[in-house]
Amino acid sequence: MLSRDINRAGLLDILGAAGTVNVQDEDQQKLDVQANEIFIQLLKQSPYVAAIGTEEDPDLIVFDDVAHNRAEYIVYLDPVDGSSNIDVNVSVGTNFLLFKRKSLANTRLKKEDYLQSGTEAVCAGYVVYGASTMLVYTVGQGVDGFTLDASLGEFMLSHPQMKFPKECTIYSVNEGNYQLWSKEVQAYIEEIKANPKTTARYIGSLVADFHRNLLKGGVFAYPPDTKKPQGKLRLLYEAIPFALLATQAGGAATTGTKDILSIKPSDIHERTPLYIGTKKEVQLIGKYLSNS
Ligand code: FBP
Repeated sequence: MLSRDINRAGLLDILGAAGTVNVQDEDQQKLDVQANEIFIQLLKQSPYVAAIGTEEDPDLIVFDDVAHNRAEYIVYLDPVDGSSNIDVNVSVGTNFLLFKRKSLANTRLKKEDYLQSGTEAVCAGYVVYGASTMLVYTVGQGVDGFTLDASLGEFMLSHPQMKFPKECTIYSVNEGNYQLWSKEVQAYIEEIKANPKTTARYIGSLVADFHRNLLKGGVFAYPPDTKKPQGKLRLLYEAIPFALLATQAGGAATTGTKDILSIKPSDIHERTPLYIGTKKEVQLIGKYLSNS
């Protein structure tokens, strides 16, 4: 449904701001609100979904009615990742992450159920709404990519067992924040840039930057800075889903000092610095920050 609407966005009333702000104090785009509604309504119809956490809702949405008394899964969602690109027809996406609850079904959900670390996740993925619409996901057996054939309404396997190329040819970072970074982060980015084999590409949609770097071999970074000392990206519906995919595809993901998958979130909207992509380039930041 989202792919169809995004393809015709200019003809529908889904462009522009919705006039509301979300819990992150960000202006919500009309498509953010519409996508959030679509996913909540459809996932609610599944007897397996116990709760949903989304970027657009301050609290966990818990389904504790009879229809969900066997529900075991907690779903985290970024309904539209890359919202700033919606109006300019640049690729956006949907990110998702699934945990299986630890407490018994049909009992009150506990923190241990919905605040789990990435190592405990059972599924992660994204949909990128680009020139074609692709679904890329992992359930812990590698990463597979599917392309939507809208005429069939089916996602067909087009990219089996995706793996990061060994060599890093691309770096993706918003250099507009350069002055706000620590000396160590500036030195790290300078070392990456000094490699004659790398070139800069930054779309400003994590999903699209990650997807390109997965296919071509690259590293994406959203470092902490003086304005966002915790980093900008959210653990549960941005960093962890991509970290699980990256790890399953032979890459890596770190905060700079810790493996993203090892972090136990303390809040559903917790933020984190993120360095993700080809292993060697991701691990390099560790060298710079260990000296600091
Ligand atoms: P949302 O659009 O879901 O809020 O996601 C955040 C995001 O757009 C990422 O997709 C992207 O990597 C980053 O923010 C871009 O941030 P900036 O505009 O500061 O470079």
